Amino acid sequence: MTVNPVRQAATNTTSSGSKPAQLRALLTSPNTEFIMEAHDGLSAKIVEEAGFSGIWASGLTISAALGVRDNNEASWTQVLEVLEFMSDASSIPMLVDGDTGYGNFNNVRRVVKKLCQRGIAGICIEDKLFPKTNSFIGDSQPLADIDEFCGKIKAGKDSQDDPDFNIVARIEALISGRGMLEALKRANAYYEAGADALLIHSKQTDGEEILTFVKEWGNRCPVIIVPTTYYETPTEAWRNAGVSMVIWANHNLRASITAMREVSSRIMRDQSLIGVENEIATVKDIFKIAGNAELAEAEKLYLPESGDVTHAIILAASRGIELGDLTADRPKCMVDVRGQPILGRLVDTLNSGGIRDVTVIRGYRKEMVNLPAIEAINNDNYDQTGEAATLACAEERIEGEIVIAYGDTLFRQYVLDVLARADGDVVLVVDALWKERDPVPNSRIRDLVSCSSPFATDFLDEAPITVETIGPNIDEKNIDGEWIGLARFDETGSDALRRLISDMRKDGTLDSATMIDLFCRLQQNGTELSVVYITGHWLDVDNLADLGEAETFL
Ligand code: SPV
Ligand code: MG
Repeated sequence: MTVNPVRQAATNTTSSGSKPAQLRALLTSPNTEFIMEAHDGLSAKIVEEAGFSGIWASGLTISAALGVRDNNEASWTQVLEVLEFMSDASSIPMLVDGDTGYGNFNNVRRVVKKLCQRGIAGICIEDKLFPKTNSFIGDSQPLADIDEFCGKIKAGKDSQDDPDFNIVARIEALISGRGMLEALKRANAYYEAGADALLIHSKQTDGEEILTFVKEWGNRCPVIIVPTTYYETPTEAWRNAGVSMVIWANHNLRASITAMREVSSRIMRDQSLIGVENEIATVKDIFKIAGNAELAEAEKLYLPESGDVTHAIILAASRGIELGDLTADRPKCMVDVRGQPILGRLVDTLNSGGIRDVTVIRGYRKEMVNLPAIEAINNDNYDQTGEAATLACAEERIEGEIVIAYGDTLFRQYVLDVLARADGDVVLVVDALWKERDPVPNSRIRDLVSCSSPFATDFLDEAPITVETIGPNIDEKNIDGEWIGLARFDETGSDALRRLISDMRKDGTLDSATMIDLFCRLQQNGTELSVVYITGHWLDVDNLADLGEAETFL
């Protein structure tokens, strides 16, 4: 196709990456281009996702999607709202079906300004009367006076704030039975009035009159067609004729009507979702199309920091035999405390502290550890192995900033905040009031700690506190507290822990090791264990007495 040289030159001088410029480039390209119907933000995204380089914002389908007829029943500002969503949802140019321009030249001026403000690429106006009727209805519809319609085109061109905005004049002479001569006369008048392209409409079932028009018009400016009724004409015919652009005008809405009818009647009939679940897009797909991933990134950038830790690993593989019958069918982390499992409460606390990514390592009665907000990993060898081997099941997840916690531990929210703010590659939360929990040291297995300095109530000494010794066999006079089963590792700490796990797997000590063994070995390898003190406000559930305490704690 040879494009009109005057208009082509104009295009080149104003060309940019804006949406109007992109549509202009499509219209003036030597190829036949294809644009696809959309009627809302979602369908606009789907058109772009499919690879189309432009969108047809159809008046028929936008009206139908709003539940009204294609008779200007939706006001132009209601349509404008939809167009704004569509434009925001997509990065490809959109040609808007502007019906008859929603009134006279003055309405066209206003709508063109509004479309330019929204980065919309162009409008197509048709030479019929307001309020319009869809062109496929009835045999013949009254046409606009040629001069009046040319005034609309001129008014539109004179009001566009973007030099690349496109005004397409749609000729209804053929579809309303006025013949080829009338169509060509109008084409010429509209072109002279400044239209950037012509849309020639037809409801024949073959493309003959369209091909004749295109030939007679002789490519004086780009020609757009809408092969809704003459869809059987091979696309090659349009290419050979030099048609500038083909609009697939209503097929997404029609497809969605079929799909929605099928799925609604199936669910109505079956009273179940089983038959449709695998036939339809997933909820995850909705999140993907909606761009939720971008929001997650933006939250990291713009929300106040809740700490760098976003991932926790919870050890929850053991049964908790001391709880007797309560753990006959479930591990102790799933034992109910005032209407919610211990683990559920722990996960809630972590989530509230900004830790949304929670990995739980299950073992005993793993199927019972089935909370929705967790990612589960299994230690199927839980009855032959200890805590370190359980933790090692999540080895690949030990990276960056992480929190590690026992699944039977509950603590007040602030404990997590204190931990998140503490400095150190590995930070342990230590309860200075260990004696109040159990006045006789070492009377039960517990993770006692001696530190570089004892807990102090003043804030004068801000020297970092570190673990000197950790384990059950510390002289009473040296005990400064009890590790509560909650620790934070930064990137360096996580790397050291992963290396240690790998070494212990090689030297055969991993399977029987406890968390305390891991901490001791980390220390031996030169990793400093930092301490944040708390004074109570936590508990772990080892036996029935603890469970009673947990009820009170809450
Ligand atoms: C539309 O899609 O709304 C159109 C094309 O105007 S047609 O329905 O074929 O008239
Ligand atoms: Mg229309």
